[in-house]
Amino acid sequence: MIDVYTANTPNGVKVPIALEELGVPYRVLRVDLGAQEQKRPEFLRLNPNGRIPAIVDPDGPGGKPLSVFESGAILWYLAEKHPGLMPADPVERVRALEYTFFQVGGVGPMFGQAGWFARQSVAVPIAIDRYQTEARRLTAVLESRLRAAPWLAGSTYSVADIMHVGWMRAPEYAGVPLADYPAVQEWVERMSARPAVQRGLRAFS
Ligand SMILES: N[C@@H](CCC(=O)N[C@@H](CS)C(=O)NCC(=O)O)C(=O)O
Repeated sequence: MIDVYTANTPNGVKVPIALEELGVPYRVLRVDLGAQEQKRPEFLRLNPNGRIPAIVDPDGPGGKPLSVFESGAILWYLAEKHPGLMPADPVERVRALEYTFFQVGGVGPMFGQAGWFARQSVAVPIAIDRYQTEARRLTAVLESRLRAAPWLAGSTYSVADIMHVGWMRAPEYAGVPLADYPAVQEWVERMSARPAVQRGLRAFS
């Protein structure tokens, strides 16, 4: 049974969804971000970066417990251990890795900053414009990819898709009108229709 330290946020939903897709037993241990539980010493032992998600796999390498932080690393670790979310084709595997990094290095931070600046009591128009423009540009990159292939890795559903579903389900937070990106919108609909995605999201209800 994998322990998942998480919260109902765009990054936090990724791990329950992946575990549902893989059919791996887990339990959600909610981290109260408002109460700053993610900065407590016991959590920092799992993730020195003080952010969710993090996991503890009691059956890590050598049969020993292993903690993993960073959503991309967690999903990659799980997909290497359990079949179902890693493309068999070596080129698609590289594409999955590319879009996993693209999410953690681009979509995640830019969407987060776009939403954060838009909600501050002191308006910083240059920052809002900068991050919303970047969030839209990154969504256009996904649009172009999803016009060319059904899934981000190519023909195969993979970790790369799960990495993106959190923010792409709620793009308005970052000032991104999804209707302007029809291939992404259609992909969101396909993602949302997957029973494992629905179960992963329900892990928070
Ligand atoms: N790159 C990290 C980002 C994690 C992240 O930003 N988590 C947010 C929630 S979506 C968080 O823990 N925020 C609380 C904080 O920053 O203290 C990942 O992909 O795991």
